[in-house]
Amino acid sequence: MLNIALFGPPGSGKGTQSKKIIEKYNLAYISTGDMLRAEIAEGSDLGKRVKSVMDAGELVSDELVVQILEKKIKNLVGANGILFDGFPRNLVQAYILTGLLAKLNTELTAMISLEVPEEELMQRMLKRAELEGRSDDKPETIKNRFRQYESKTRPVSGFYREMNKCYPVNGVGTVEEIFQRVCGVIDGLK
Ligand code: B4P
Repeated sequence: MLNIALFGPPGSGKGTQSKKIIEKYNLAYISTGDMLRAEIAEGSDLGKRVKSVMDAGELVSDELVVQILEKKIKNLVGANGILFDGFPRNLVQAYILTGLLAKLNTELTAMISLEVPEEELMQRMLKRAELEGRSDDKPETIKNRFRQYESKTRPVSGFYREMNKCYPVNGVGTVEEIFQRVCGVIDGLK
């Protein structure tokens, strides 16, 4: 299986690039952000709790993310591979991912890290706020998401770097230019 984790700070284009990658390489797709937003859209008690955490720019609890993820991953036996978008987001989740993939008799092939400077990220998300009105795209919330990223998420790249599985990619440019860089990495893995 070709199992890839797409990694990067908030607004780095993980969701944007994921759509193109899964189509080209025929991968199953797991976006924890989309799964959490779907839970909110259902309006359940769980969804309400998730919304308050996301609106504050914090990370949702590992327990909850894993609960949602496990349901989905069970159905992926026999897939060509899996693209993880926005997961793992801390070291605990990185260990959990190792365990989940081991249950499928597989492992993570590569972590691709989109590298984008903070000023550009802020601009992209403020633009998205205008276009889509996502409730976690307010300036104060975005700043907290950056803080969470630096303290909890960035260490995940070191974890995979030590395993020689971390591939940084310049995430500045047109969507197509970045996609070509990502494809260059994936094609080099085969
Ligand atoms: P996510 O849904 O993962 O979203 P994101 O990090 O904000 O954005 P992404 O990198 O996907 O950017 P996008 O392509 O949309 O997370 C949201 C929240 O969910 C988190 O804050 C957290 O609370 C929670 N969460 C998710 N997973 C979790 C987990 N595992 N554990 C705990 N909590 C979790 O791009 C951003 C914008 O830039 C878009 O408007 C896009 O059009 C634009 N853009 C993309 N590429 C561009 C380019 N090349 N040039 C210019 N603009 C570009």
